[in-house]
Amino acid sequence: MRRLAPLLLLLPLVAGCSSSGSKKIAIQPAKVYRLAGFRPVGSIAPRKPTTVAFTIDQPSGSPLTAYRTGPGPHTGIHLIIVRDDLSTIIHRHPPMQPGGRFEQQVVFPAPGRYRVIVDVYPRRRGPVPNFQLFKDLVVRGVPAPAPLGGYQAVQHVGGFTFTAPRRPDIRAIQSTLMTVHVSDAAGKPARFVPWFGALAHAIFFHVGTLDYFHTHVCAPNATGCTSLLAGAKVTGRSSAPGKLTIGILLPTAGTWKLFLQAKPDGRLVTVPYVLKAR
Ligand SMILES: [Cu+2]
Repeated sequence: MRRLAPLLLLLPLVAGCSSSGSKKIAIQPAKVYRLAGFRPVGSIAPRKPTTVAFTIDQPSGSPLTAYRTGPGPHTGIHLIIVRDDLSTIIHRHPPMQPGGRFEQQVVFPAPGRYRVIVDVYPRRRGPVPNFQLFKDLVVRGVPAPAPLGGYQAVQHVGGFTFTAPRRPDIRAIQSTLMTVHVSDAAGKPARFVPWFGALAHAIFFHVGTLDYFHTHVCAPNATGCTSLLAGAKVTGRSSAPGKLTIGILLPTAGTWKLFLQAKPDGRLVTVPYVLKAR
């Protein structure tokens, strides 16, 4: 669904169509947003700083330079990179350089196939505020796939304890809220420091297909925090220290991995949840 968003910008086909039906129709290539001048080109070395760079070309062919701005998370572009076994996530919001170029130095931690997702929030909004562009990359070497593991309600990450529901009940295309309590080593509720415009980011990938969805957890009155999908919407909220109410909204049934990212007491943590959607 969301992957198709750029295709909605198809220009009318200029075709030599006549009522006689005898002439051939000349099909023009679809005019879509696309990643242009993508770097790196070719295979990539693991564990070394690598610059990922690109411009987003508009259907007209000129670079997109007008992006949403503001206090919430739905601004600019979000660069998300996952290995295809979902063992690793990289999430950055590089600022736009002159001319609409984006550049981000990242380190690919291990060999394997990676998908780059560029989540784009153009200033001019369509039916949904954002759309995604994709690029697959290979990091050279022999990959050692990591097991997915199962859902764990209680997890200890970075000195914090994350306590989620024992059995979340999730259905495709229906928004669900899942509350996670976060406490520090002393058992006190953690204070969330905003990161990239949100108190927490919930990034979902379907195992195997790498379908993607992304929601945010914001302060009670923050705007620009709602994620939309096929007529459904969801907004995550944090109304008290130590409490994250995460919005879950998944386009298809199956097994998904959620990367929950937040900065409790100022320290960035990523907490994984393997979820089944009916
Ligand atoms: Cu985010």
